[in-house]
Amino acid sequence: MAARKQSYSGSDIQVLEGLEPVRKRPAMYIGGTDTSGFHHLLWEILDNSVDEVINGHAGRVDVVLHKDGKTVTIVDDGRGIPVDVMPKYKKSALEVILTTLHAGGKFEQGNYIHSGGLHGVGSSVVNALASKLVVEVKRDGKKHVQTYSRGKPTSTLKVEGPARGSGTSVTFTPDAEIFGEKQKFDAELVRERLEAKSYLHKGMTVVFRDQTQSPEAVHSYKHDGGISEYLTKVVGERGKPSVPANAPSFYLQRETGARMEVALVWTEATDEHLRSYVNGIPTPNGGTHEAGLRSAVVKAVRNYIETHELTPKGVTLTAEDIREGITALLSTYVVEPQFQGQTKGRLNNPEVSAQVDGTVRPALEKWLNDNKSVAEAVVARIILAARAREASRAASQAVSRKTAVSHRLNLPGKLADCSSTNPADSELFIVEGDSAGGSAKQGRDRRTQAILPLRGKVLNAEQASSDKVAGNKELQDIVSALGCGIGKDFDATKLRYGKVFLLMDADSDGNHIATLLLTFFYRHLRPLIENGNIFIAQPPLYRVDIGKETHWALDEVERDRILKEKLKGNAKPNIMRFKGLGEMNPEQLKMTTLDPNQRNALRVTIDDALMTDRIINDLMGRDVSARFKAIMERASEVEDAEELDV
Ligand code: 0RA
Repeated sequence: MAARKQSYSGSDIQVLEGLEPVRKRPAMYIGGTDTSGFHHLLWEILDNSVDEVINGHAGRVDVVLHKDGKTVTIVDDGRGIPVDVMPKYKKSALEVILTTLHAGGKFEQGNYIHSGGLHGVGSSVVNALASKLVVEVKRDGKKHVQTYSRGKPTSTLKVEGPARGSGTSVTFTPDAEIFGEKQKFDAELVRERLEAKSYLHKGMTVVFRDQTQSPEAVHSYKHDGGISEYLTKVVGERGKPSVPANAPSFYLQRETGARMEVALVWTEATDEHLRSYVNGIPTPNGGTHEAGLRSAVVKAVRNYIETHELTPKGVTLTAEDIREGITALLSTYVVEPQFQGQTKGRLNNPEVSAQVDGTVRPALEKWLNDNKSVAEAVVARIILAARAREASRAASQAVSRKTAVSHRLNLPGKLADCSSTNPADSELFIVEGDSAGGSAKQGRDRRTQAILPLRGKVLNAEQASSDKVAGNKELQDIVSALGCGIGKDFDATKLRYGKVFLLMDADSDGNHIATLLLTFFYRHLRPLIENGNIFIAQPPLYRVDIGKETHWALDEVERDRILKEKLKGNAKPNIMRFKGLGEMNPEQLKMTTLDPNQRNALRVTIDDALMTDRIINDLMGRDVSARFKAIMERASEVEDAEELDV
């Protein structure tokens, strides 16, 4: 852009250059003559009209795709391109704008504040590359019309009659000499772009008439919710629910100074999905505005975690963990945007990063504090992402050495296998600790129940956080025992046990191992969770002896219920709390936890696996009220959730 003036008048347009360079080297101006360049012509004209809306001069844009599929009309109800004669050039401003490169009076600061910058040259570039272009301007009560071909006027500017209101209409056909005979506008692509624009500029009416269909297809868009409405749609389309489900999204609109609009939500997706725009134009390759948003998110969340002392033990949260699952829309306005490449794929203005960061970070932090339940779920999700990442790294290292083992020869040495080879009646108990493993081996039904002891020490919280976790054989042994392989070698038909139970102590080490294993299953053996093969065993926490009777209680609630129901007269109960599985003898373990007719267990669902430390803690931690709550909350998802007999 050459001219920089405060107000527009005919004499302001300074740099004049013919349009021959555009026809000679179209790629320099529109990126290429492929389908993307072809559509670029439409986007250029469209953005000029949308600029009128952005700056408050227009409220509606119509786009018509004509029957031939190659001709389009873009109409706005803005001020209309000026038609007054510029004395210096003895031509109308309209003609100067359409026939000279870099003519840019309207696009300057003060007049066209939020222009896409390069769009100043847009209309002349389009004109140069169109075999026919007709422009109609309604202004000063008159309708003005002029036609062009390949950048040159083919008529004078004529008044065609009176007109009501004001506005501009541009109809053009891309030049087959440049683009070939075959190309056509992709109606669906155009529709999508227009729909996106209608979200990006809240309140703007956009109508698309696709006359390649008969009868013509008319799509009309207007969204007063702006990009927060757009976000809901994008999240819906991606099919990954928000975390927590139906969480409100973060939304911010800044109208003064660095104008921007941001909508953001964490979802269960495992990638990060960011769509950014500068002056309403998509920036598919990101840039400094996106960098600012990323940094704001990471810092806001880190701050939240720190101030609320939610820092997890044994795992380090990376920026990627924090951003995993984010779906966000970022629309920024930059006065003089610098783009990388002619097609504006990436924003380069260095100052924008700090503007976005500085605006979003405090707002997001406040939002997290104001929406505690969302924030908690988000933090839990982030911690899970970190654990999954570490488990995944450990697993891939361990498993790359040995997969899909279906022969008994390759079974891990410490596995006490069952004699049945029928998966339908075979069960595997993955047991924390050698001593509990020993009790389980003695208490099991050898025919149908296999025991795989895990060394708690090997998988403790400390080591799980380090690379060393990959060095332990535990995960590898599990995969070997299951027999079904992993990742791309996974084959559910080779699974050796129909039910797999995690049997852990009800303490923080046990919780941690369960979390690690579940995240491992979720990442690498998800079908097992989906098929309902994975269970969390529920050993009792209390033994209540009343006279000669022995009762087992899963938690405090059950203990108290037993006392209330069974305690007669002045009998004295003997209550014992198990600190760990190791305190139970084989017979007790069998009665309470192993025997299919007496035990309790919870089937793990995908929601559980996605879940989070909190739910694991609820299930494993025996925090009575929380556990009860977790079960109630998930009662619909977990088959017979409350004390499922399996
Ligand atoms: C130059 C100056 C003014 C408006 C425009 C161009 C203009 C261009 C396009 C392209 C599509 N629709 C458009 N609408 C307006 C400002 C004129 C004034 O101050 O009245």
